[in-house]
Amino acid sequence: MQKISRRSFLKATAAAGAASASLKFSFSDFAEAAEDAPVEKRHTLCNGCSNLCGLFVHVKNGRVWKAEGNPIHLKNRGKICARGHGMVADIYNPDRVTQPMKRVGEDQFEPISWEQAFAEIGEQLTDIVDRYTGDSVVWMEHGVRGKDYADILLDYIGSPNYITHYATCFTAKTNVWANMMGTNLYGDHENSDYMLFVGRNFAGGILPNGMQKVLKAKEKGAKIVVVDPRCCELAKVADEWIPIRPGTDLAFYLAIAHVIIEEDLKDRKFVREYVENFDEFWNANRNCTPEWAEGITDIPADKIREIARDLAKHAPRSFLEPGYHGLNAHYKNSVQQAQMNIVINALLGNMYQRGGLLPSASIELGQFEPEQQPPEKEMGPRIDGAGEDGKYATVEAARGIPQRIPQLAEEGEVRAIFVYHYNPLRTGPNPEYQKKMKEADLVVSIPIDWNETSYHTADYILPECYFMERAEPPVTTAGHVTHDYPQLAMRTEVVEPMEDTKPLIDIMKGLAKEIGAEEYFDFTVEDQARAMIEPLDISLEQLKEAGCLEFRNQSFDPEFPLSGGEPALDTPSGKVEFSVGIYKANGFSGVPRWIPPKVIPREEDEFRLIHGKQPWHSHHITSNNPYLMEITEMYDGTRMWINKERADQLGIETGDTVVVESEIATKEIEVKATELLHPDCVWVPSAYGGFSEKAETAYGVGINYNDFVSEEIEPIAGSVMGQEVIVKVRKGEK
Ligand SMILES: Nc1nc2c(c(=O)[nH]1)N[C@H]1C(S)=C(S)[C@@H](COP(=O)(O)OP(=O)(O)OC[C@H]3O[C@@H](n4cnc5c(=O)[nH]c(N)nc54)[C@H](O)[C@@H]3O)O[C@H]1N2
Ligand SMILES: Nc1nc2c(c(=O)[nH]1)N[C@H]1C(S)=C(S)[C@@H](COP(=O)(O)OP(=O)(O)OC[C@H]3O[C@@H](n4cnc5c(=O)[nH]c(N)nc54)[C@H](O)[C@@H]3O)O[C@H]1N2
Ligand code: SF4
Ligand SMILES: [Mo]
Repeated sequence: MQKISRRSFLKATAAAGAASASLKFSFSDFAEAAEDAPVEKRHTLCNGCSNLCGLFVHVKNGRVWKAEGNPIHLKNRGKICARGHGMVADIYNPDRVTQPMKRVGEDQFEPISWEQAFAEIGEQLTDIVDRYTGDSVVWMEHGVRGKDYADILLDYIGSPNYITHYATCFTAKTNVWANMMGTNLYGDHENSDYMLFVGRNFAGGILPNGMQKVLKAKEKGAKIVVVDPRCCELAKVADEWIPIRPGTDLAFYLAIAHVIIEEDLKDRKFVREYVENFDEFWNANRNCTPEWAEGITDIPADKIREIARDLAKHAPRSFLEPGYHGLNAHYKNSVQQAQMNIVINALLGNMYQRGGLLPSASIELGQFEPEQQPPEKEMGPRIDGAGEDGKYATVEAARGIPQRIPQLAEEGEVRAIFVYHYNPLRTGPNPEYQKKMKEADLVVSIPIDWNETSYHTADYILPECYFMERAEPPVTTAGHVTHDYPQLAMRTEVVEPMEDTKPLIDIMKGLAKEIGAEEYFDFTVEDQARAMIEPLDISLEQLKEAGCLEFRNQSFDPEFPLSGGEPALDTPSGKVEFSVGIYKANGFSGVPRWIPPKVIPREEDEFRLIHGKQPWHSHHITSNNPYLMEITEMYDGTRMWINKERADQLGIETGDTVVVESEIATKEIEVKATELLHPDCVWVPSAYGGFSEKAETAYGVGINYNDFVSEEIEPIAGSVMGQEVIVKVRKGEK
């Protein structure tokens, strides 16, 4: 493993110095020129993660000078996390792609003009559509910021294949909530008396305002219990950290439900009136006692009883936090685990209750329709099979199954791939497998930087300008319906696009012109924004001026679909469906039942490989930021955690380099031996393992869990099962 050292940072800084000349930026020149320049404060939304926090950016002499949080914005209320600051500085990162690139060899690119790029891509795309039909074209993106434009392109060429990254993030959760609830509910942390977090780390997988609310509740005396194989950052502020054997949360949940039902602690009225198929659930799971679960989870039966009773005692002002990534794309049993999350909360009767689970406050926006729409074309089935009968019928088509695409490219089914704001080579399983994407005839990547997908698979790289260099249609930001006013925020241009980069809308216009679809992109971001705010009593100028507006004309006394009269959820029964019809119809169990994880470590040197976020990094994108990587260096942040006792048995100590080996990869990494991790697993921070030579700061630093994970698909929700992997660990040479 190449440990990051002061020297490599100096090297990176020197490289930055050299390259910055080509970005027409050097700090000393700028400082001199800007001495007397006035400072202007402009608005935008951070792009460091999906929170899209509100930012004020200070601009001096045309250059971003500093940033602070917008105090109104619900997601951050004036705060910015370390990643946000890093992202702001990254505008001047020399590793940005600053003009279109064409691949001319395995690791070789040549800069070309936008005109040439559009003409060549347009010609190849037209040829592919003529020869193989539009169905062979795929658009993949993080989601969903490019969707409006992608839809026009895909409609024009006749392809249903819009695919997002969600299979790698939380598809088990969204699939289950859509089917069992027909809506989403969120923890009302601030007003809760008892919160159980399982595989959710607010202080590492950061939600700035969420964490503020948890701390406020704690000050008011709320109890916080964290169940996690690792003592994560949130566990450190919690009342209790309960280590669990990874992959067994389903058994823990079944036993919690068992206690609540068996001891008659459930909210009887709620279950009677608003739950469908309770009996089917209970008949299938009567034997899931805490004693049964203890053997599977490693959590003492008495502790499980205590948690169940505490949850019930504080209900409805208690909840099991609905969770995010930590459990919902990781295991063969993630779907059943996500189902149990709803079952437990429903048994507590905390839905639509203050201090329990609440829907978000939102506003109705208008829908933008371009004046000219592509003529309707007959489309084949989705190429990834998502939502298709006989294939992956239960997977949400709106999200897709990205990990199928490399195989389909290799088989000649997928001929052209557009990748926008997405890096599956690093964030999807098995990079060597992902590289098969390049087998498609045409791969076009639209990133900001030299990410792995662009570097290793793209025929053309079309650089988007940085988020502070572009405007985008507004987004709603929603808090809780009983006590937060909904908000609308808009990303606006803070500085001019640097060098030869363009916003996505202009890239689409350029491409569309070459394939005869120009008329369908005859609109601007402002046209989109105006149509969206049409139902609201505001002007675009007002929104742009404020950056973020709060709508105070909302009533805090909304009608809920599960209170008073008829149950009115958007589900077949109108109730919370404990048994999911579409799962049953496709040969799966409708109710959750115990399924063990797919793989289990058995030998002395075997561990489950698990992972998690670090507070100062976002996925992988920030690992090419020299400032944030300084923090990594300060804290030895790339180290893999291993349980101290197991490390002792293997003769391994903190600071040792170990060899980590799965069926598909062998890597070396330094370790931290600690009591703060369950003995069955090793844990790696999820930001590292860069392998794009042109992203110098990230290159070769640390390891990536995806290197070890195969590309298999969980059949109900289509997730990647990112922790169904056993690794062997042994002491290395160094
Ligand atoms: N700093 C930072 N913040 C982020 C992001 C980021 O990249 N960096 N990304 C944003 C995004 S897109 C997301 S999805 C969220 C993710 O937010 P979270 O889901 O909270 O983050 P994770 O770190 O993936 O997982 C949470 C915890 O699950 C634990 N865990 C792993 N396996 C198991 C298991 O089998 N059982 C249990 N009980 N726990 C387990 C991990 O140890 C970890 O502490 O964060 C968002 N915020
Ligand atoms: N190794 C690893 N894998 C992961 C995770 C992880 O933490 N580590 N997290 C998992 C989770 S929870 C999630 S949500 C997914 C996220 O997976 P991705 O969607 O792949 O990750 P993003 O963070 O959105 O970054 C993807 C790429 O977007 C590009 N990008 C960034 N900003 C812009 C922009 O403004 N415009 C354009 N056009 N491109 C931009 C960057 O080049 C970056 O490489 O990954 C999952 N997989
Ligand atoms: S949480 Fe941090 S990285 Fe995410 S949007 Fe907010 S400031 Fe940016
Ligand atoms: Mo995520």
